[in-house]
Amino acid sequence: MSDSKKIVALAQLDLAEGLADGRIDRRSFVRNALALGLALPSIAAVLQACGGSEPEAPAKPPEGAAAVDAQPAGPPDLGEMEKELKICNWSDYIAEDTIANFEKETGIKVTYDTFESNEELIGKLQAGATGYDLVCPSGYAVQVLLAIGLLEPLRPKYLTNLGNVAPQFRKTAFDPTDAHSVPWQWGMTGIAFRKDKVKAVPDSWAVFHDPQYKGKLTMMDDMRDVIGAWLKFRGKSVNSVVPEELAAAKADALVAKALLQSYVSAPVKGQLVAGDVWIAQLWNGDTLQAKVENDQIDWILPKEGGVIWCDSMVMPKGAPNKRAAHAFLDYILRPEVGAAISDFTGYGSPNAAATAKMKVPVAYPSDEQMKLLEFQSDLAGASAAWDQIWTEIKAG
Ligand code: SPD
Repeated sequence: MSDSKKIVALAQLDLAEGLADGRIDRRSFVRNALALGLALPSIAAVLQACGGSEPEAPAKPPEGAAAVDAQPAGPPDLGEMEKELKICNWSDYIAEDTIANFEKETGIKVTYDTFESNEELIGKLQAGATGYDLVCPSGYAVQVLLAIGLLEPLRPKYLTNLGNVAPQFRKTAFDPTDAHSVPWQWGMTGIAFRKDKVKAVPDSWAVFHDPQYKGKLTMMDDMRDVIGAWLKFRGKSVNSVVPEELAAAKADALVAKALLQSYVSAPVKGQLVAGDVWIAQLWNGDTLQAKVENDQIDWILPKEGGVIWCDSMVMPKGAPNKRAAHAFLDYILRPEVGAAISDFTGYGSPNAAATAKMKVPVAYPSDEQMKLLEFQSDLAGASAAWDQIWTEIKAG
């Protein structure tokens, strides 16, 4: 069997297991199975084996937009304002007083948890019963959550400040009708480094192959970012599903792994500040947060390119405090609140009115810079193959 056939077979197997253990609903199973080229009789057989009868009609082709359109609109009126709100966001991703100010103004008590990667968040939501009213996935993870039916539609009538969002962050590829998400922050994944420790300013992902920095290097604990970086290194897409390209990325990742201190995401900031780590794969805004504590820290986008992303607030299926969730979204869409968040995080604001109020606005990349950057998208049927490669890299 060729490598590509093996990957498809693996993905089909993961889909079938997902259906059997409840991770994947029947509609998503059918959509993804069709995308993987599985014939209808085989799909019907798997559905039957998992307790179903026949495939639901695949009403739409497997694009993100179709999945959005398939979502029910939900009741327009959300009733009384609740007294509680439960949010799960990336760490270090909100101004220190945003939650306290919101609680003081509204009387709503907020529980605020954090996560460190999209895969961790998706896993939490798939496990069920989180009680979260708002979570903040990156664009591709919004697509994943939509495809597996884990998001509630938003009610625009409660979002009076939505007009503040800049045009390029509305009707995005991951939420083409703006039905499910409110953009939070945008940023880029590149390389943070200590100017006073390195021999020369790094300009390539190749720096993670340089033996002189053995033990002083880290990459993020994030499958999409690590494999994506090595794909970029070879001039490929961060969303590649081509077996030969993924095999090359795995080989490059394993060469780097022998030199890495660890895979670590946001917590590497402290190690950069202390000088235990000299070169780290990291996001631009978190790097700026570290630079506040040590001005020897800087950030570059490698010459081969990197990832640009926009994280957005979405409402998980069954969110218990929907009205309060909308109140929070409308609150953060205020220009001064949005500006305070981005001034703290060091990331760009997707809110044009907020950007105008920032102390040091982060400019959106020029067309020239955009040629080096790429948005991640849902890997759909190939996600099992990526998971497998990541497991092998971590174990290798
Ligand atoms: N400290 C907050 C960092 C948010 C990063 N989110 C985007 C990750 C894209 N892979």
